[in-house]
Amino acid sequence: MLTHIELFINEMRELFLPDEVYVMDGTQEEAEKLVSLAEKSVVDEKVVLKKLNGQEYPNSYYHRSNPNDVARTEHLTFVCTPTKEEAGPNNNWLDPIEAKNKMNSIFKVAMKGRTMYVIPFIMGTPKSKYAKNCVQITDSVYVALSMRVMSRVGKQAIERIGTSSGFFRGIHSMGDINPDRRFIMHFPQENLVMSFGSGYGGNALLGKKCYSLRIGSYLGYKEGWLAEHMIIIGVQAPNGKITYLLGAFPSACGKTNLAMLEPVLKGYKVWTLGDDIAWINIGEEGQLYAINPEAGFFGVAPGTGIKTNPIMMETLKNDKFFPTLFTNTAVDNSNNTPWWEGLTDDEIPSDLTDWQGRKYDKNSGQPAAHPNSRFTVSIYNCPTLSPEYDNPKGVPISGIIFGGRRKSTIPLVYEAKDWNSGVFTASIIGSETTAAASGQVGTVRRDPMAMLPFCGYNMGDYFQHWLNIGKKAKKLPKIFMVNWFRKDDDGKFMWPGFRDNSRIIKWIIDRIECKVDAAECEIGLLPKIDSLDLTGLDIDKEVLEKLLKIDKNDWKKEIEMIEEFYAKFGDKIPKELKDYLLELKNKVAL
Ligand code: GTP
Ligand code: SPV
Ligand code: MN
Repeated sequence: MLTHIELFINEMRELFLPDEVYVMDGTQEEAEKLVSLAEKSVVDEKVVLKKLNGQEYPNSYYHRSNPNDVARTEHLTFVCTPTKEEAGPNNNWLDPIEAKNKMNSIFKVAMKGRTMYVIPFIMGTPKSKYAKNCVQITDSVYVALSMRVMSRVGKQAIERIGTSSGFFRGIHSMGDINPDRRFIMHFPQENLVMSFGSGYGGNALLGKKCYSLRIGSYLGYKEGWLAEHMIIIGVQAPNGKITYLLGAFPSACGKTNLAMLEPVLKGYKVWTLGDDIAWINIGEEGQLYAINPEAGFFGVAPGTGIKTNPIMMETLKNDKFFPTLFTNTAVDNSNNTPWWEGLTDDEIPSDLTDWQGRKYDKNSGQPAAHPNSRFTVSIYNCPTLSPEYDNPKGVPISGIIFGGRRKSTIPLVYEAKDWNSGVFTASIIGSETTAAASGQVGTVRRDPMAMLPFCGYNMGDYFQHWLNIGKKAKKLPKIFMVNWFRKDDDGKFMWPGFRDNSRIIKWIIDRIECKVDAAECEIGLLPKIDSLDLTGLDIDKEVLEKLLKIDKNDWKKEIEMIEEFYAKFGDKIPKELKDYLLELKNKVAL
């Protein structure tokens, strides 16, 4: 009798007709073999991987993707539930039968002349009851190697699946990398994703956004847990006590940086558990416990440097895990190292190749690295990796921080009064769009819980699910909102951000421990300026006051946008949330 994995492989072989089939075992020898193959393979007229300077960046390889394929493509991403209403206005929808027919016809014979890689992997630490079994098919060796970094690939996944049929199936082919034939189709009811025509991050590494968030959020809805676009950190205070926090920010809005924060405040230390995705269950004593289903970082390169994120720089230079990949950065030809804007403060190196493989002209007005260029590196390379990272139970959560990227309106930090008002606060998040997704950058859109592009079902039902978790859990975390990105009239960031964000984290922990008072305002609880630890920071009191200011006119405009967003969901928006909005509207109108 064939196992369900074998049956799946046979079915895929018949569909794609590859020249070869290769099942990954997850060993380092295998990774070395695949890398040397990638160094010799030409795909899309480019060598797939080039070795970088191993002295400066151990185990590191450089990859350039097609210029039409440099970010997630939300307009080509679909959630194919039996009815349109289940997917909700937050998702593009296609009838599942129609979608599958369409995909099966473009998948046909698509791997002729190629190798079909079979990637058995686990999301989550193998011993955890919260971990999930998965198999991805791909014809990209770059994707196969990336999956090795980002998840637990290999025999242990096959063993964990055994003879069962209950594993996630992810089917991916690069096709001809044509945006007109690019689709990322999700079938939540069937634990299935089909992706064609892109090799980029969230479109192609199907364990990440596709499974761990879109399918994951649907599973969480059905099974009573949450799959969220969140970091997990443990903040150690000078007395040694560690407080575990979650943080949700839209794409390219500071998660990775906060996950690796090196506090400026003496005696504080941040332990890293995850930088992008958290699965949250109600655990012992009714408290929320979180695990990171991933095993690596797929991080934004620009802006990452020794001053802003020294821990990430150390992670990238660590030689523990093979390999580390750099995608669409520039290359400094003087020493064959990756380069991006913000890596070095000093002069731009004189001999750079830009992300499209051209000699870089400093006067072009264009960046040398693509704004969404990224590194793919193992979490085990991280020097601040928490000893609890592999704890099968996860870590107990005391606070959740939400955030967005906003020039105005949203103060540096505030606290929600309780769980339900916190759910409301998260449901009204707006954020300026970034280069992490294709399309216009810098326009404000609603991005509730930083999950707009990742919630695999109707967001109205999702809000209700959040409220229900609050009713079921006995010990709920406090909820906060932050905005590191407020700008002054000259367009400069008013808050130094990065390592100085530890000052805000300290206030958050002080609030969790009921050590400081807060001031009530229209939207929640604000810090009193004298309760912020500003030791060693040169900032005017006036600037701080502005950073914490609620401008009623700004909020009137904000509420109009929120009303418009809520209206799209009709009766699906829980009454509690509508009541909070009305209450806020009345307060702001005064
Ligand atoms: P995804 O991987 O797309 O989900 O992004 P992310 O949320 O992990 O964002 P990341 O930490 O990679 O930051 C994105 C960009 O924001 C980078 O260019 C950072 O340098 C910049 N950034 C992060 N934190 C701060 C901050 O506190 N202040 C300012 N001004 N910029 C920041
Ligand atoms: C994001 O866009 O939020 C990312 C990168 O973390 S991707 O894997 O492309 O989704
Ligand atoms: Mn992300």
